[in-house]
Amino acid sequence: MRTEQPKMIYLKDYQAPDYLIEETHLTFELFEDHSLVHAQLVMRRNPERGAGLPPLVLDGQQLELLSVNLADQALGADDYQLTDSHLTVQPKSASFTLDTTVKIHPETNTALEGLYKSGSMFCTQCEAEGFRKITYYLDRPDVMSTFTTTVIAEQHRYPILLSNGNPIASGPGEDGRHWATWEDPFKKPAYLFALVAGDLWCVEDTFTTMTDRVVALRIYVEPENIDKCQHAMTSLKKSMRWDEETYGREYDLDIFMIVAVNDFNMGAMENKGLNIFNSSAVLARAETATDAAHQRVEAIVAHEYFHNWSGNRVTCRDWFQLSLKEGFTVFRDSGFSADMNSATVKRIQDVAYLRTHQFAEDAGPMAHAVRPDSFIEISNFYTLTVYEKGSEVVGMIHTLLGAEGFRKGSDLYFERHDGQAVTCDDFIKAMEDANGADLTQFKRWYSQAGTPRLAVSESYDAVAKTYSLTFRQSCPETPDKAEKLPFVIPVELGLLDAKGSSMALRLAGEATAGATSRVISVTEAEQTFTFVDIPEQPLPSLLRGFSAPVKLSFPYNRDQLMFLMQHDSDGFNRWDAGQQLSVQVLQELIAQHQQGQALHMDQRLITALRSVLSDESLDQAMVAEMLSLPGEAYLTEISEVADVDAIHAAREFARKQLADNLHEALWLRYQANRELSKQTPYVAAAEHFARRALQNIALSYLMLSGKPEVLAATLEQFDTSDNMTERLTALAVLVNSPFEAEKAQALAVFAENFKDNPLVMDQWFSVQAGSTLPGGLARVKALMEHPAFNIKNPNKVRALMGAFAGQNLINFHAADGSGYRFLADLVIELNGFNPQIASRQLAPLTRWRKYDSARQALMRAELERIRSSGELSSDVFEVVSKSLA
Ligand code: B3K
Ligand code: ZN
Repeated sequence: MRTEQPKMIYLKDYQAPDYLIEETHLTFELFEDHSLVHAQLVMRRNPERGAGLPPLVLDGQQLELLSVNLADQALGADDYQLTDSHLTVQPKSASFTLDTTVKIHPETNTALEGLYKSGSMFCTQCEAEGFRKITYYLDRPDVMSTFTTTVIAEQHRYPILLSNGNPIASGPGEDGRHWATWEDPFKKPAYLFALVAGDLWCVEDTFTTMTDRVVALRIYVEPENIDKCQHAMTSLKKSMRWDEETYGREYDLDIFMIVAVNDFNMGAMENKGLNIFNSSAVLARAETATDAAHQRVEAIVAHEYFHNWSGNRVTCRDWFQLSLKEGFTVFRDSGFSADMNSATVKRIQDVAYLRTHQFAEDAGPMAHAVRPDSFIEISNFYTLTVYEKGSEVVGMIHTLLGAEGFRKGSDLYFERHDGQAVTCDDFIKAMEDANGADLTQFKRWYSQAGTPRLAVSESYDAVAKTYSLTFRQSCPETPDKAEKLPFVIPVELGLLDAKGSSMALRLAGEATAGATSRVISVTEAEQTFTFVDIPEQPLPSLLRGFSAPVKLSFPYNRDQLMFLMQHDSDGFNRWDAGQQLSVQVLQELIAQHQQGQALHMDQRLITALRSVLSDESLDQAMVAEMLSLPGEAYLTEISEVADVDAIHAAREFARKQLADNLHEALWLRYQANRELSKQTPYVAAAEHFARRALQNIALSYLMLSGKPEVLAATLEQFDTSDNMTERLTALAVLVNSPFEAEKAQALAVFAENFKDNPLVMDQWFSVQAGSTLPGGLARVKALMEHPAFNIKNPNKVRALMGAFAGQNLINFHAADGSGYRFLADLVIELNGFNPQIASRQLAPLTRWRKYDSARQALMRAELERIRSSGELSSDVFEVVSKSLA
């Protein structure tokens, strides 16, 4: 909690540190009612900062200073300055040691930042600025040091004592205590520090690296979870191999550890050699985790592992550069997931997520560039823009340079900057130098916020046989900037003839025709590309694979979209054509609803989806994706003024129309797939995910008919399936159905079976929080009283309140403002003990400008109520004040 008005920090004010820390030696004495941290820092003046010995200003918060020694001299209270955020001492020479001892209280640390307790174990979370809650330090990523860490704790309660690097010594201590010392030889910033102490079991394995070094792999969990680690271990080994093969990156220490904890503010953390994970991102087995959870575990294990190079060996100079490690690492983990599963489906899911959530962020009050220029609280900048848009930006570099050129660039980047703390510019420079490329204009993607629009028009000259596409780009104003300069927008495209075949592409001025799919770079505000030798009017397939994070518009009619759905050689664009068709049809229904008309749906959507559903040659996961109508959140994002009720009514009407008209085809596919599921033991692999995805979306449509045989099938699936994917879908289908008795029964049975598994109970909360039937808020409030709910546990808050406000739009946006009031009360409460979670939960209210004036007024009023509710954390303060600006 702050004591002064939070301050804005600017990238332009960056200065290198005055002092450097060569070595960090830490000793932790862990007790039940406090802990002691002894730190010995071997320091020197930073030669880059010139002569003289300025005061040494160390970061430190919520620390009780017990002693401080400078160059072996004990300092008295007059020899240093202490505030609630800094300790300042005056060095007398250019090299010296600083010893401090502080007392801290992990046992009452509810913010889950720094050293804290999750259940009975001690753990840490230091990124971004949590290390300053552990000891006085230069807590900034450009100060890199080696670490040795000794942990001393009661043997019986904490048999396992872990920190970064390799274990070098351990032994018994006094009074039933014991100790262990870890040494991390790789210089790292403090944000990568980690410590764990607990009664943990581990699953062990080994990995032999590309140079034949054997690395010990360990996943530590609480004993009851020891049977849920295999999937994460398999994912880890796949990630290690993939990073060798795809990026030439080898693991560097002798041991790699993952620890699962229940109380964690986000997914996981890439601490050097000792990743700490939210248990939801580690634990997975068929009976308790869905297919989506299995895929999430695989992706997060990979993401954190990949950080060992993109983040740890080469780290960020300052927090404005966060996307340097996050955007790149998301790009890396997406490539991995694409290779492990279906690449097209992975791309579809990533793009649907980006368009729904990142585009909304980019259009709201918290919009910022991939490399922001300023922030108040860095924790607020672990955003979809920094992560997902950052990954898209790296992906565009990959598209522009080609796979080989990109690899040359990444090799040079890792080699040139190993052991350094660098900037996004350094990354670009390596890409340029390795390829002789000029990315000067491209770099605007890092500095300009907002989602660019790209309007495309065509003209065909039948006599000259030329076809021209004209691109006009623009970027809306964002809070940081009104005027935007043109971006470099790589557009992958193809042209289809009347039979749906791809045409050879030759731009005017080129000697010969090249491939049938190619990338052109739009670099100007308006630019025309003319293709020659085009014998007939073509249909363009634009932005294939979503080659740039823009909003592209082309005046397709519905028949053309249906044609692309069937014929486009690019799988992503086939799906996207279906989405565009659905959006057109849904927007028409929305307009009918707003005008008080009876709803009539364009039957072409049914025809199109019928042919998708009956095409057995299509990847079933693709079929499932194509059957999913654009979500209400996406329809909100693309509306000028979002009409919550009309969007919900239109989408539900369309779902019912599809369900009625495709009933037989859905039923056939459901039964065939369910039969296969019964015959096949659960396997966490792409083709099985695909089969269950289609089976489950089919069931959710089928239940809209309310037919007794569908209810019977749902109950059968709920009662007898051997895996959580099928069971949870059946539960969700029941929860959203009118069958009250069956619903109540299923919820009770499920809760009884899984009451001891917090992750499964999270699913149970989410399914109910997401039910769009009337009375949503009352259900959520009742669930907060359930014994399995705990507001101090971030997973529970996300599962219940996060699902309600983020996914149950019709209930959250109730016209009386009750949903807004509820969320504001929650944020005010969370602000008092966990500012990061408070600020995250606030996001739905920041979108207030999207809604009608009555809702706008209600949402604003709640934001104002939060603003004046008392002392705000810098996290909540920043989001609220920017939202109201
Ligand atoms: N680097 C961490 C995120 C830390 C968030 C701190 N508020 C996880 C990740 O992106 O891999
Ligand atoms: Zn990351």
